[in-house]
Amino acid sequence: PFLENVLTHPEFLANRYTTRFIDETPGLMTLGRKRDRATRLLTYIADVTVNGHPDVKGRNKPPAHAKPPKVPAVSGPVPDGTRQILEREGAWGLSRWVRAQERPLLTDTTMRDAHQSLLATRMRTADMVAIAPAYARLVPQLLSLECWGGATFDVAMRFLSEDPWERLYAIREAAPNLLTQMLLRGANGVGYTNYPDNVVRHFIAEAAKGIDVFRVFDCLNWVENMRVAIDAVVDSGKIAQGALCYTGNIIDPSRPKYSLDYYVNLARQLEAAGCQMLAVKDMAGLLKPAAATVLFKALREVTDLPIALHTHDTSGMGAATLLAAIDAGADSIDAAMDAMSGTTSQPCLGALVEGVKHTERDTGIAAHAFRQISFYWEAVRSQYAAFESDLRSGASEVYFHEMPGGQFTNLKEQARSLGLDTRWHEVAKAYHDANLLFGDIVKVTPSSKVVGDMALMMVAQDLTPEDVLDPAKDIAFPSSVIEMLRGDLGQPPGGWPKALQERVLGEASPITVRPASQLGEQDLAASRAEAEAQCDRSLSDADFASYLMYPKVFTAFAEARRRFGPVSALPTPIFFYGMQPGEEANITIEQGKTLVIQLTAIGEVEEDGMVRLFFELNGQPRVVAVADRR
Ligand code: BTN
Ligand code: 3PY
Ligand code: ZN
Repeated sequence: PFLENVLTHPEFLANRYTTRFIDETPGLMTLGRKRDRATRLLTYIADVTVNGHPDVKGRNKPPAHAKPPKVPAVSGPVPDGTRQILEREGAWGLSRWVRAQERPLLTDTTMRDAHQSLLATRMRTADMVAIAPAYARLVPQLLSLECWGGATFDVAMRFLSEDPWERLYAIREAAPNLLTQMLLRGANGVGYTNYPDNVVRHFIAEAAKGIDVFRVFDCLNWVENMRVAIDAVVDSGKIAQGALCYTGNIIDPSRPKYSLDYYVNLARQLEAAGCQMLAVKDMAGLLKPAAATVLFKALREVTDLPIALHTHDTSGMGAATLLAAIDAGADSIDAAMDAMSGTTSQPCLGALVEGVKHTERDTGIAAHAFRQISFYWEAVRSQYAAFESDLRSGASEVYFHEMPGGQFTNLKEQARSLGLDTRWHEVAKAYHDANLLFGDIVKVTPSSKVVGDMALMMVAQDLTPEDVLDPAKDIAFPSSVIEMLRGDLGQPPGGWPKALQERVLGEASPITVRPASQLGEQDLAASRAEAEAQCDRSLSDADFASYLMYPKVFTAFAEARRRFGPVSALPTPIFFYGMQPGEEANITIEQGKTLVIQLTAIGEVEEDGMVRLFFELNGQPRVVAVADRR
């Protein structure tokens, strides 16, 4: 890095290098750490230009004719929206307001679930923040923007080298009239395992600085395991929306475990737990129109809380279900902007708005407003061609395997990496079988991941359900399976199946209590000291919350940020593919500070294995050398 610092220093490049240069330029000696953001970004661009981004290697490229995304021109003041109602009237006031509306309200999921379910969660902050001011002005009637939580937290740091908190604050600022919404996995926070209560509380208190609506769920619908999170949200003054995760089919008499009574009872428990809103969270898209009618009529009877419906369009029937629910009294529905809707994502928002137009439940939103925003998303989506799945159509097989929309393409990818790509329908069958082996459970992160792990193991090792239960067979179960059957994720209705549990656990004994009750309180001061030592800097409360959720991912992200600078400021094509010689880009790294970067030429690989890239940075020549790792 020292040589690189010298070689790329403007004084050096301008031929003003003297023997005193090093003495007079102390910054050179501090190596990587103190290099300015522009230099670090140039290093990143040079590296990705030469070596490519590992995440898109060997995958489809954006089409050559793709046009850059165009943000609809908007200006002027931001009209008041739901956010102002929350500020004025508080969480309960907002809840009553939602319930009192004639029109169905809408949550736009494009910035969270839609890309989680279509593009492996890879959408970058810059693409969201650019369009947020247009949302604020063109569709101020929205109830909320789902833009955080679920898998986005992990993926932002792990794969995009982005800070999820910066994303949240930027969206919050750009759309100050819309409620921001996140998906919180209850005691699992935004992770895959139960955290100590005080960790969950710390996370929620921090998140509440940017999030207005917390959709809280438990992966087994165990309300006992949701209380800490619900209480923390209520204490923060934000909205606790308790989710009923929907599985099975309430109108199928052969699926009695998840009956109408089961959901009605769950709704009562969530209301009693203090939630100000409810949501039916149909993560796999299993709720059929006729069942939605029955369910929403019944829920309307048992609670005065407003109820939202979240579904996935995996089978292609999602819009019909939403329309049925609207007819039966749903207060709010989730949908994704047209270009980011359909299949494993949410149903098409524009179609729903059109579908209820000129009825008693007209949303009152002009179609052209959505269209302009959707055209933007269409162009954004084409930049993420590398992350598209091969699912091209509706797949009614979902009623058989019951995989969540966010898991479907992910599991397919996992299967591919295990060499099982031609055996996808066997994986789907094994997923079905694994669910029944576990006693027919709610499948949503993280329980869905455990079912997926089990299914992959069964296919990879050619195991039938009978084999799995056969004491004569020696099977090494995935650790996630062992943990779940031990009770680490909590208790499903009726408990875990005894025979499988004994077989998987062997001598170990299971727990039936709330897992966090055994974890005790984490020593936050000690954890913080440890985190700060690892990162060698002091951490904000938000940084620390990231660390508590994902210690290793956070420290790796902190290191990547140190090396590469604020890569979230790069346009998406540059982030994944680098620059072409002759290309110029304006990169705003903070308000009022824009870098004009031009890549002028790329040198040959030299004897030392390095490639030199020639840039102009704000008109000044800069040379960056990177190791050729192709
Ligand atoms: C990470 O590794 O922290 C996240 C992925 C970042 C990959 C980019 S590609 C250009 C640059 N060179 C690397 O070796 N990693 C980053
Ligand atoms: C998540 O937890 O990430 C989900 O999307 C669950 O549906
Ligand atoms: Zn979902």
